[in-house]
Amino acid sequence: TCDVLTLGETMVALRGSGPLKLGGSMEVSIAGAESNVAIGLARLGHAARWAGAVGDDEAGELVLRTLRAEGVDVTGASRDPEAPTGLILFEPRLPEVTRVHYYRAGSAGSRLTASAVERAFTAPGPPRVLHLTGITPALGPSPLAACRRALELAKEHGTTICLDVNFRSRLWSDEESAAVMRSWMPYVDLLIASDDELPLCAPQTTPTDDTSDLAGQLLARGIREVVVKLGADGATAYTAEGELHAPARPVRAVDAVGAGDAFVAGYLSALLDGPAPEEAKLPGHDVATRLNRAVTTGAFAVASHGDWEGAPTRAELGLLGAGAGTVVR
Ligand code: KDG
Repeated sequence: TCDVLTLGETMVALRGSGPLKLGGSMEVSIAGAESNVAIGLARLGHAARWAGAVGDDEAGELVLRTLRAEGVDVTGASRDPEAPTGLILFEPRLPEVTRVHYYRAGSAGSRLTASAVERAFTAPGPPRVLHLTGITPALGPSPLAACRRALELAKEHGTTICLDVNFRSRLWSDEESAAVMRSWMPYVDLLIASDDELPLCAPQTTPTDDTSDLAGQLLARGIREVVVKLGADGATAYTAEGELHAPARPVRAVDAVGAGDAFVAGYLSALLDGPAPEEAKLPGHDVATRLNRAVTTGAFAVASHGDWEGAPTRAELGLLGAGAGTVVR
């Protein structure tokens, strides 16, 4: 069985320790918003499958090997002999500011096809949850069509659909993103966005940028749950039952990259722990549990270097909040 299927581009990631132009050494890892979510879920004991395309190169091998080692199902991933695996450089510029540089135009991930996604969706059976981000459709027409196919399949099979808007201004404009996000709204059950991303999803006619008004508009159009990520201010979930806020868990921040993905993994994990989504699509009563796990997994990501490396296992969830100097023996 598969709890969550996600698709997107995962790249080789090089992370330096200061300004890139000064040179020095870099750590080699992998990064991709969707595979970050898959890893976060696998660490928490869920069956996560990632469908994406990598090049037929050593960089692609690193991506697949790492995901496999993390317990993510990559049997639906494809290798493209005609395009390289993408590359991302992280340049920590200030403790709070990391610059990102992409080398992904024309990459294998940007050539992901709808037929590859179809195969990944149906074998070994449809997933309980489909998780998409707004990054994948920004990569090109083929991944856009692949996402669209995944949305159709999910609708056909009664799979819960989660979307994290994840707007990337380096990849496309507000207008381009809004056109796609709005066209996807009829499919989405669970929408996750930061407050400044919500206008990309709300109907164009909405005469407000007030977060709770925008969330209300989206709920009125059939989205069951709108979760707004507020960074250091925590998150607020809006449902038909009302709104619920959870403050962020206080931690010493070392690297905020990947925190949003960790948040999504925590949220989906608590959703999957509840009644089967097929039977009770996003029941309203347990929003507090979902938000609580999400801010916890988000805090682990903020407190550790790297996109996904610090993601907690289920047994580690309780470590957060231990006093300074705690040694676990
Ligand atoms: O969410 C963290 C991502 O920004 C990072 O992993 C890279 O997927 C990425 C992207 O496209 O920005």
